[in-house]
Amino acid sequence: LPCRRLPFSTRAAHDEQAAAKAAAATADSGAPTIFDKIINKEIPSSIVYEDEKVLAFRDINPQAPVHVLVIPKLRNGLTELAKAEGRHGEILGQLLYAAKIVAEKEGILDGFRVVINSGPTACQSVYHLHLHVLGGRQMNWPPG
Ligand code: TR5
Repeated sequence: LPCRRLPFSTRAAHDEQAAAKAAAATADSGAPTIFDKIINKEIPSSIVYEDEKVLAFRDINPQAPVHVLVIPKLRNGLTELAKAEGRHGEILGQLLYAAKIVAEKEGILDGFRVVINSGPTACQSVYHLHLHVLGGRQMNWPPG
């Protein structure tokens, strides 16, 4: 089944969605992604948190009042969670801790959700590992 997504609200975002779809079509090719340009600040993003290893910025197509993506600055083979190996343990822990810092900064520590879509069946569209931090509204279960 194709991945169904809510449409973006702006023209620029629509173009970005087309780019994301193209990226999705190649699945996990290991090719550079749009997130490299965000990390390099070639493309502007709304940064919520940053340290040496981790960058957190607002999702361009938010699915909740708070929707922040937390990514490793160095992908290092982590195109998707399915590619995780023992050597990635430290950065995986740092990403999860950064998600908590983001939730704290955004004032949603009372309730938030952290999601990782891994692979086409989970509708992953950008092959650079990322945690979605979602909150600011009642989150429902099960997710779609
Ligand atoms: O679908 P998965 O789990 O792979 O999540 C990828 C996320 O990246 C989606 O929620 C997209 O909305 C988000 N995304 C895609 C682009 C983008 C972005 N968030 C911030 N800024 C973005 N730019 C500039 N370009 C994108 N293509």
